[in-house]
Amino acid sequence: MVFKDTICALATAPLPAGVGIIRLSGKAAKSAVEKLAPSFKDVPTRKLHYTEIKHNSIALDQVLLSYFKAPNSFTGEDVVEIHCHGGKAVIQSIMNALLEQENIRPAEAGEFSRRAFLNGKMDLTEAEGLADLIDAETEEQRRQALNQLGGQLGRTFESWREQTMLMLAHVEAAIDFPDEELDVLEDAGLKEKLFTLKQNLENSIAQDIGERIRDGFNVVIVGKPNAGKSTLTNLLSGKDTAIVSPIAGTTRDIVEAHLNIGGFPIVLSDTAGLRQSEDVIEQEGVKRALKRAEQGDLVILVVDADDFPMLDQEGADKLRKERSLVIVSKVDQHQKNIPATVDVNGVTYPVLAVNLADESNTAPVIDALKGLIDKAYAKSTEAALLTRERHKSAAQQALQNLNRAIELYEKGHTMSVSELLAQDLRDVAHAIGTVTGRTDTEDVLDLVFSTFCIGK
Ligand SMILES: Nc1nc2c(ncn2[C@@H]2O[C@H](COP(=O)(O)OP(=O)(O)O)[C@@H](O)[C@H]2O)c(=O)[nH]1
Ligand SMILES: [Mg+2]
Repeated sequence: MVFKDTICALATAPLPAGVGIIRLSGKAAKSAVEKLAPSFKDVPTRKLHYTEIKHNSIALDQVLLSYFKAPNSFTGEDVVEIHCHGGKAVIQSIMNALLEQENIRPAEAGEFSRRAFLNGKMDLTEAEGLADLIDAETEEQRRQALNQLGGQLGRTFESWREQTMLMLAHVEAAIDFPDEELDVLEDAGLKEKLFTLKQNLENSIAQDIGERIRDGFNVVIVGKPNAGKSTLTNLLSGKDTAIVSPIAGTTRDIVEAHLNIGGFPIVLSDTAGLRQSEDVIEQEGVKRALKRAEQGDLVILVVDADDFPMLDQEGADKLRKERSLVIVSKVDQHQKNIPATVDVNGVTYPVLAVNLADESNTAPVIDALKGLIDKAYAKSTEAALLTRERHKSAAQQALQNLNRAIELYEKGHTMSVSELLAQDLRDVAHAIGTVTGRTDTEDVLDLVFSTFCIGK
């Protein structure tokens, strides 16, 4: 795809900085920079070139230039990078000198990546992976984004699409042989293939760790007033996020803290203590606490050792299988034998007994939370990790169409189904293809038909 405009932007962080990199992409990239640095003309591709940049005979800066010739560049177009000093006036003067040339304009947000996608340099999931990598704040986010940028998610969706197209090829062959329609489909093992894809889609939809790593795990702390919820919040966040006091009913609003626990991004919510109150503000706080607990990914119930093993009923009701942890606080004040697990409504939950007022207990608390995340989310990693709602809804759409195809096929022994089946499979392929942005089916059809023998 050829664009008329050459785009230009500062690719590095806010100024001033030691170095700033201006990136240009498009047909005029090389010639535009040559006008400011004539010696750049004979520089081979992918080599750094040290030179002075001049405009109207005025020296602007000493820079390093590099040239990536199309199509071997990030965008697939001619790309030039100017590594200059990261001063505001430096960048401004070089940008002005570039932008006053013909067909060069400032890039819009995401435009380099957009061109890379349109030129087939990466698919949509890789482009999303790149954006996530730049935004990554924790180790797990970085790892996941890099995998996605490397094409892991895209390849999974592509393989599903290819499986679908292969099935479609068989179904289309069956259309050509109406008398032996079902034989053709059976010979092709269509039923197994339909169910294999169904299983893959369902597995991926069922996992939400990818989205959680990207957007954060919502961990909600609930419990009675004075149990130590705010103390726990402060212990985990390593600072005075919430007000801690012996006065019951201190926390009324939800207090949030953004944490990094073992590389996992966490949004921790400290909530109002659960109790009946005459105070309307506190009542509202309790309502919000319960609602937040329902929306949360993980729930921690804090119980005063003095109360244990009695659990607050409302809080206990918010516990969820494999997604909850009970913390028994104030074990320094009430010496008791606290078991390692507790059963609530027939479900067993891990228990951590701890003195929350002692900061040296931070490590076991973090370990307990990390253990909870590992257990709650460490399911089979064979399925692709969907990292955005967009991926999930596409997979759901594909699954819906696939289920329709399966239903048709199972009823198919009494009627001719191939035409309808083909349409459903095309819909499956289309839904899957929206994830990578490769919705054109012709290329795969070619590939499929070249290996597919229709003759009987
Ligand atoms: N000794 C001791 N005091 C604690 C512990 N956890 C909380 N506290 C104290 O209990 C009181 C209530 O704690 P807070 O975190 O405000 O409870 P919340 O109402 O659940 O948020 C405060 O005075 C805390 O310092 C603990 O494990 N040991
Ligand atoms: Mg509190």
